[in-house]
Amino acid sequence: MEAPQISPAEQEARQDFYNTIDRQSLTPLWEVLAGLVTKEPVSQAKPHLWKFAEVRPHVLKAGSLITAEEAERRVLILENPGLRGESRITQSLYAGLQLILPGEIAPAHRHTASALRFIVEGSGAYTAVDGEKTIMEEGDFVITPPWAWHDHGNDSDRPMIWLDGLDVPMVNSFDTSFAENLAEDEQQLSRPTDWSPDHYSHNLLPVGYENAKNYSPIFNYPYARTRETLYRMAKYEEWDPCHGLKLQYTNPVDGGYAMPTIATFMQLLPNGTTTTPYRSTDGMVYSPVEGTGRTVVRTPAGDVPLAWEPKDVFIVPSWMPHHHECDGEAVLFSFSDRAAQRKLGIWREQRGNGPVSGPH
Ligand code: 1HN
Repeated sequence: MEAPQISPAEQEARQDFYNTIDRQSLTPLWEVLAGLVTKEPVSQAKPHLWKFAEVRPHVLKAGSLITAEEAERRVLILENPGLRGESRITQSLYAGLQLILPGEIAPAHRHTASALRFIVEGSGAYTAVDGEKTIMEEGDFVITPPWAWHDHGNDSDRPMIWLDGLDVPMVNSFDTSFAENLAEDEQQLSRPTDWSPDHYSHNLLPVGYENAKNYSPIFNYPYARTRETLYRMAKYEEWDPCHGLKLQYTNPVDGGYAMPTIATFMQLLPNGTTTTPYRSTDGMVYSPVEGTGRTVVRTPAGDVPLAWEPKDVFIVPSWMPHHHECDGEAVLFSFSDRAAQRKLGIWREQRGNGPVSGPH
């Protein structure tokens, strides 16, 4: 509908009215409605790629300037160029690269925000979550559920670097942040290392086991097992045109995502594929594990090619169509707020020029 012409006098009368009501903290919806309820997502986030080779020296330099103990968490935040100053990588998610040097401890604390770790470099450091330790290796996906005590340590002889993903912006948009530090640096352990996978793996659960929690009882999903599953499935070559072979990490108790708000995925792209464009309302954070290639993101300002290799981090904002082109086979880890969006019934996706599949 065309906006009707109004006279300067009418325009002035309206402006006077707006100024008057402004003093009572009132504002006219009709002036802001189109920008408030957009026809489709209009993300302020930009597609962006951080090359690990370029970021790594800065992460290590931080290690010479501040201890993990003093920093509490020594992390360089990956700030979306479209959202500078907001400590976020997408509209709803935070991400950063954390360094823990041999012999260091990142002291125990807990918060309402959920966290994931995706191990990028190193071997043998641990995280302790709710009374249990797990030893971490490259490619492992580790969860820290909401309000779980967690501390990290590195008993190996090499630095460890991982990608942290948290739902901090989401938690803060609800004004629901709580956090506390434990009096001691390290929490008391109540179970042996890797007790959880010994109890809840391989499609078996102790009889009568009921999970009263809204997150997975497994908190380390080792890469070796994820990779093996992908390659076993790949024998049957059931490639999806948009995703190759894409698996979601699940809570073994209810088949849902591992955490209440953040969904995580690992996908295998077949040798030399160009995937069919795809978009979804969840901005995606990717970290390639194997292979090299490009992800081309279609933005209103034109196509943005992101050329990646293992350990890089790149982001595809909400609702921007994108496709992957890989040189050989490639394995990509990714995470997004899809778990939250689907629970709220606001998630949508579109494959190629196909229909937009509605919220469910
Ligand atoms: C946090 O607790 C960790 O536990 C890392 O390693 C990054 C960023 C914001 C808020 C809490 C961690 C974090 C964080």
